[in-house]
This record gives sequence, structure tokens and C-alpha cells, in this order.
Amino acid sequence: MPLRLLKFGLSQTYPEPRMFRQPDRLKSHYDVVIIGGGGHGLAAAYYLAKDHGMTNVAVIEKGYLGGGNTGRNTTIIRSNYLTPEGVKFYDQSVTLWQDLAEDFNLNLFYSTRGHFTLAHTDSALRTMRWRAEVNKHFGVASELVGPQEIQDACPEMDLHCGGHLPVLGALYHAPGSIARHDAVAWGYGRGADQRGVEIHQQTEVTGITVKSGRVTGVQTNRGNISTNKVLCAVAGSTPRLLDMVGLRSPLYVHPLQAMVSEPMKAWLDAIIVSGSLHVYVSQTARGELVMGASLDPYELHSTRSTFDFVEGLCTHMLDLFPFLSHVKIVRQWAGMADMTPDFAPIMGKTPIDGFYLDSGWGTWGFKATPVCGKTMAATVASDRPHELIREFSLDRFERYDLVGEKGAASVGH
Ligand code: FAD
Ligand code: PYC
Repeated sequence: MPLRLLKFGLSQTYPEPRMFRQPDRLKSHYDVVIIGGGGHGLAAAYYLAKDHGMTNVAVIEKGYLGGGNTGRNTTIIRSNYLTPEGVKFYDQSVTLWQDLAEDFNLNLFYSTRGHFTLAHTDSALRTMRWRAEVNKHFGVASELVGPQEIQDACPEMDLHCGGHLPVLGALYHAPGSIARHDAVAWGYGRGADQRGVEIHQQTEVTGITVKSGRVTGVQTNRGNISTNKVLCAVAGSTPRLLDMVGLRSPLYVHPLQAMVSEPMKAWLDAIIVSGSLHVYVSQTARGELVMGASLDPYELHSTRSTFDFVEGLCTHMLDLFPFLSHVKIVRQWAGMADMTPDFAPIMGKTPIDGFYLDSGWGTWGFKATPVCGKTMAATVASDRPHELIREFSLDRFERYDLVGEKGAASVGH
């Protein structure tokens, strides 16, 4: 047992240092206010301080750090997207992930497993081939593999899927990884705090003041702040924040659920995704299976979870892995996914001066946490969209200039 932990356990006064300060009060002015203490907001704060020397920055979080979708996702990291814009962007994120644990001096349990997207139909195989070619063009390791290679990597899989939808092949993406999601929020939070950023938890933004087309301040349940730059990184709450500034977006919010099994001996190394069966699964270092499916099929601003979901997902898991029939499900939960019509994010400047958006992260934003932080920090600091996010601007919907990333979503929606 580490000495520090022993001392903590025996102490009456609990002297264990906290990961970050808890400032008593809000200042009356910050150069930048970031709304949302999820991975994206915290990463932007970290890179504002680290890359741009901007430290008079407050992160305002209505609950606790990582309590939104950051701490609710199934942690799949990959860059095997379909569009050139998407592939370049997510590839940069995968590169940034490599040094993160060392930068933070914190174990993120980043674990490269290889990622199989199974194809059960000829049309799915065609999309996989297309993705593989686009990926290779940008130097991303993806290839089409046949049933034998899948079986070699995962002997436990029933490739006949109980006779319903036999597996014909897969898109194999060697860099596919998983990581410990809440440690990512803590690492960015601690790094930002150490550089002078203030993190205010249990603080809700209730209004945003806009005068003559530019942001001048933010109201919270703990007082008002004056500021000329606000970054909104609130995922499923984005429509509410947009209402505060009178902006519209095509975002629609659906619950996305996930669940975890009891721990078992390690048997699944790779990450397995099946769009047709609506399943994605990986096994954590603790031995639990982390599993998810597609969105709930109706709009709802809620994080409730349902028995229907467990029943449906277990049925499809058993099509692929019948030997799991005695395994227990121990937890389930949901997040609110901020979906866009083209399955690409909304990032950058808005028609309101000083109001920046990092949203539209739906079911796919965890993997992008580092690159979102980097590019949003650069955009906020310079008031110019970073080149990697130009195509993700809000005004693409007015121009009908969509990015078309649906074919690379993890499961059918
Ligand atoms: P969040 O982590 O949701 O943070 C937003 C924060 O804003 C919240 O903490 C919230 O409390 C705060 N907030 C909201 N309103 C206010 C307010 N008025 N004032 C102050 N604070 C406010 N992505 C992947 O890449 N891979 C996956 O495998 C994956 N699986 C997923 C599985 C599930 C079940 C879910 C729900 C999502 C999944 N995602 C996945 C998507 C991913 O989780 C999100 O896109 C990503 O975490 C978004 O991060 P964020 O920081 O933008 O948002
Ligand atoms: O984007 O890879 C992904 C993903 C998997 C599960 C949910 N999203």
C-alpha cells in the first residue's frame, strides 16, 4: 500500500491534497468563461492556459466534473471516419491522446486494443471498403478483413450470429483504444487549475448577457460575471444555452444508454462494434464488459435508463457471444446526446461576437476531447476558427454544406 494512502487512512484530519482548488467565490471578471466542466470544457481551459498563456479563465460546472456525458460514455477512441475532414480531425486527436497521461502525470488507462466494425451485409461491406480507402489516403491504419481474421482475433464470437445475420467481414482499425473517462476530466481539470484557471463546480449558468451583438457577461446561481468571451461546451444542454443568447441550431437531443457486466476473466482484447446488431463492446482492465447500443428512438432531455434497453442489448450481445448467457449486468445509465443531422460536430465562432460553441458531439465526442480542447482554445484565443474545425461551423446548415459522417457512426441510428 502506498505510504500516502496509509497516512490518509490513519489521519483524523484528512490532509490528502485535493486534485484542484475549490475557490470560495467567483471573481467579478474573467477574460474567458467556459460553461461546462466536461472533458471538452476542461480541455479547452487547459490548452488556453498551456498554449496561449490565458489564465484569467473560469470553468463553470452546474454539477461535478465529468458528471455529464464525459463520465457516461463507453470510451471508444478511433479515427476511422468517412469524410476527409473527419479523418484528419480525429487522427489529430488520436495523436494527442498518446502523450496525455505523461503530460498529466496521471494514469488514464489508455489501452490500444484494435477496433472491428462488423459488416453483416454487402452494402455494409461497401461502406467499410470506402472508409478503409479514405483512411489509408490520410495515413490512418484501417483495412477490410475477412471472417477468418475476425475469428482469429476473437475466437469466442459466433460469426453465424445465431443464423440471423452472419458476419461477412469487418473494417479493422488497429489504433482503436479505450481509456478511463473520468480520469481524463480530472487530468485536464488538475492541469488547468495548476496553471491558474478557476474551476467552479455546483455553479449553474442561468443567463448570458448580449449587448449590440456581443457577449458582455454571464449570470450564475452564485453571482454575475463580466466577460467578453464565453465558450459553451455543455453537450446535451446546448439548446438551453442557445436559448439564452437567442441562437437556433439543428441540434436534437436523444438519450444514449450503456451498461456494464460483472467482472470476468479477460477474454476480449479487441473492441467489437456491429452496426446491424446495434452493439458495441469492450472489456476493461477490471474485467467488466462495457456495452452500448443505438440512441433511444425519441427526443428526450433526460438521463433516465430503461429495462427495454438492457433486454434488447442483451439479446444482440447473445447473438454474437452466446456463451455469456449466465453473466450478470450490474449497472446501467444514460447520457443526453446532442445530435446533428450530419453526425459531425458544431464548433467555432457564432453570429454573436465572443460566443463560441463546442457542441453536436452526440454519440462520438469522447475520442475528440483532446483535439476539441486544442482547437477551441486556439479559436477563442485568436478569435479565428482553427483550420481543423472550419468545416464544422454552425453556418454550414444555412449553406446546406453538410459533412456527412453518418456512415462512420458507431452504430445505426
Ligand atoms: P459533457 O461531459 O456532457 O459536459 C457538459 C457539462 O456541462 C456537464 O457536466 C453539465 O453538467 C454541464 N452543464 C450543462 N448545463 C450547464 C449550465 N447551465 N451551467 C453550467 N454547467 C452546465 N463518444 C466517443 O467518442 N466514444 C464512445 O464510446 C462514446 N460512447 C458514448 C456512450 C454514451 C452512453 C454516451 C451518453 C455518450 C457517448 N459518447 C462517446 C459521446 C461522448 O460521451 C460525448 O460526446 C462527450 O463526452 C461530450 O463531452 P463534453 O465535455 O462536451 O460534454
Ligand atoms: O464513436 O466510436 C464511437 C462510439 C462508440 C459508442 C458510442 N460512440
